[in-house]
Amino acid sequence: MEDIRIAIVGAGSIGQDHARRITRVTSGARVAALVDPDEARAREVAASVGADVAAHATVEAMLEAGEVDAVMVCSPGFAHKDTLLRTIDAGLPTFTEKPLTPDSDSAEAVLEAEQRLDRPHIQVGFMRRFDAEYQALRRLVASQDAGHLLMVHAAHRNARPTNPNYTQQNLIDDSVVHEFDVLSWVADSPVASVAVRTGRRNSLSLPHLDEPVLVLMQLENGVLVDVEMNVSCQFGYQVTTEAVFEAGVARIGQPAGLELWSDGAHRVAEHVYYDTRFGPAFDREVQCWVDAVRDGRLVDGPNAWDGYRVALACEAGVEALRTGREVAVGGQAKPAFYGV
Ligand code: ISE
Repeated sequence: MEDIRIAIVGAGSIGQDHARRITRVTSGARVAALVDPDEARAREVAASVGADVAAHATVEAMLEAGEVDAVMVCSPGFAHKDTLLRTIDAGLPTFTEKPLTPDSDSAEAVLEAEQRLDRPHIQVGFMRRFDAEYQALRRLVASQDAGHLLMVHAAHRNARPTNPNYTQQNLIDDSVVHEFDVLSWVADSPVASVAVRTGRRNSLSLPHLDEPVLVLMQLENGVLVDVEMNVSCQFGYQVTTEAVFEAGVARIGQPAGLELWSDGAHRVAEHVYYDTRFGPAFDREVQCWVDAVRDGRLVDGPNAWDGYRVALACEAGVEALRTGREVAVGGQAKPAFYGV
């Protein structure tokens, strides 16, 4: 079977990273087109990937050229809805970076359109589900080997905000967005409510940010999850999770690798950015999606329904951040189209 031809929409850093991954790391697919409203950038990135890679300024032009089998959406979140509605219309399997869309109304529009197809076509890039340690924790929860899961203590620490335009709301909808997805997947239960507390401010944070914050979520099965969301920890990129069971405690995300005893100190290397901490997870995520497109399953990982649930949790989280109140997560009942 020939490699499937992929169009990457959005030639920014994550688009370029996925282009590199498709070209050099994963197998079964090749980048056939790059789309970016900045056509010069699209051309430049396309040329860096390969001489035969097309460049387009719009999704419509790319679809019209008819040269692709699947699409990866790597543009900013606000542009996702329009692109997804077009790829759904064209019946193309589509991987979209997180978020599915920035709000639940636009996510509902995507769900409604997707349900006109014969089966789900959209996979959402919550890469943590492909991290070996989160997968092991999910298996432990499901096995009940340590009894039922009771509580989760998580910390999500970035050395600095990932971009200078990072806002207070982004603490929830750009960062805790990952915990909303992966921890409810680990615990196999959707987020039911969210509360956020702000305490002593880190003076090293950007002037417009008031953080770290503590996010408390309750899952529908009763499990309580607390997340320290901290985007100015200075020392590195650290995502840790401690899960408390009826008869045991499990930890993932601890620093691993080379340990050095020297000069009266003991050192273990820590990640500095998400691209190394979750590098293998990104690779697995994209390989699983490519395999699913090739064998007709189309999706192997979080789907548009999961993206919608996370959009609802983010909305509740942003309201909780603004009001200081605990906010319930609402939303539609799950359509049969998305499975049980
Ligand atoms: C960024 O957008 C990500 O997705 C990273 O995984 C997360 O750690 C960071 O806080 C976000 O800004």
